[in-house]
Amino acid sequence: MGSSRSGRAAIIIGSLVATAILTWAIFVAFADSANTPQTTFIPASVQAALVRDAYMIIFILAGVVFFAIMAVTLIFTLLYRERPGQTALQFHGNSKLEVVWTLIPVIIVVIMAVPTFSAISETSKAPPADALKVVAIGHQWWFEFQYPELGLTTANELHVPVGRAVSVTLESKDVIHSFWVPQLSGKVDMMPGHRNHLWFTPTQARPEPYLAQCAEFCGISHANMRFRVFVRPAADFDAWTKSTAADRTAPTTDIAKAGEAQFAASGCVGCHTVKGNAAAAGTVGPNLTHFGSRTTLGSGVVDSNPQNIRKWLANPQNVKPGALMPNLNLSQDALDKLVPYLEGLK
Ligand code: HEC
Ligand SMILES: [Cu+2]
Repeated sequence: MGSSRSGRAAIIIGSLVATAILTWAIFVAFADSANTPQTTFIPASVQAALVRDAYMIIFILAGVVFFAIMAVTLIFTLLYRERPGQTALQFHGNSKLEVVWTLIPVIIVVIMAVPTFSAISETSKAPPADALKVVAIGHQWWFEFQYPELGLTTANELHVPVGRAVSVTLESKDVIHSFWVPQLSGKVDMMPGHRNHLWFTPTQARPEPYLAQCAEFCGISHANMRFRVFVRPAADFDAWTKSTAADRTAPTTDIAKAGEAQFAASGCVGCHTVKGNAAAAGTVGPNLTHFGSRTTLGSGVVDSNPQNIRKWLANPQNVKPGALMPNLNLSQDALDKLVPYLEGLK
């Protein structure tokens, strides 16, 4: 090739184009994965937006660094390689270069630190006084949500109003779990014997829930420990709190009444609370007072519908491996009564 000027130019331009295409392909792959249900790229709270902004700056800087290093590596490898009539070029020590490539990373780290520290300080401030208070309790393998000021308890489906701060106290009944709603807030550990706190202000109400997940390995069914966050206009939220704080709707049909009797006879009452049914005051499992209004069961592993409720009662471990509700070997007759009863708990 004679190391001609045009040969060198071709190597440099070719390397830059190849590296640009590679960088672009990686960027597009990331951008394409952004629009998934547990994305952190599309924030829906003030705090998640701060995290996303810091993340984007780091992501773009990382792209620039990736492009520069890959391009230079490729160019140098091709230009200064050993071949007939040319020995590989070796350098030993170059103070100017070393100062420059130490300073550049320092500047990059400083640029990343500014939005990072500002997001940390914003999110670790005390929540506003009018924040909605929620206590979230991790259990193997489901989430309990209590609203102490509203006198209500629910499971696996957290409802919050849009535009108002939500202050969450995190606890655990057994092992360490982690509360994570990628588009809204998290990940903060839920520890036994220690309270953690986080707060967030949802900015986007929408009909479909935000998906959430325990983010700390907590045992066999960790991957099935999910929950949903419903962000609703204030009026809808108020209506939800009113109906959810109320006692269960008393069974009206004969079959549902028989179901309530079965619920006591099968020992369900020892583990589950149903407000309005004095016998049912257990706290081992989820509060079922308004179970019929929830969209999923088993902490979000399946939709709540008569077939799935029946499957769950017949063999909980079949629906959710490791589930801590025992298989009670219920008869078909008991299932026939329990399903309509549970469905009617609106
Ligand atoms: C020994 C305690 C225990 C007994 C007895 C028990 N359960 Fe459960 N139940 C649980 C636990 C724990 C869960 C949560 C399992 C999970 O999601 O991992 C659960 C979950 C459920 C759920 C799903 C709730 C939701 O929102 O996801 C329903 C419905 C349910 N139980 C109904 C019943 C009925 C009906 C009986 C009686 C036939 C019964 N349970 C007996 C402990 C118990
Ligand atoms: Cu977990």
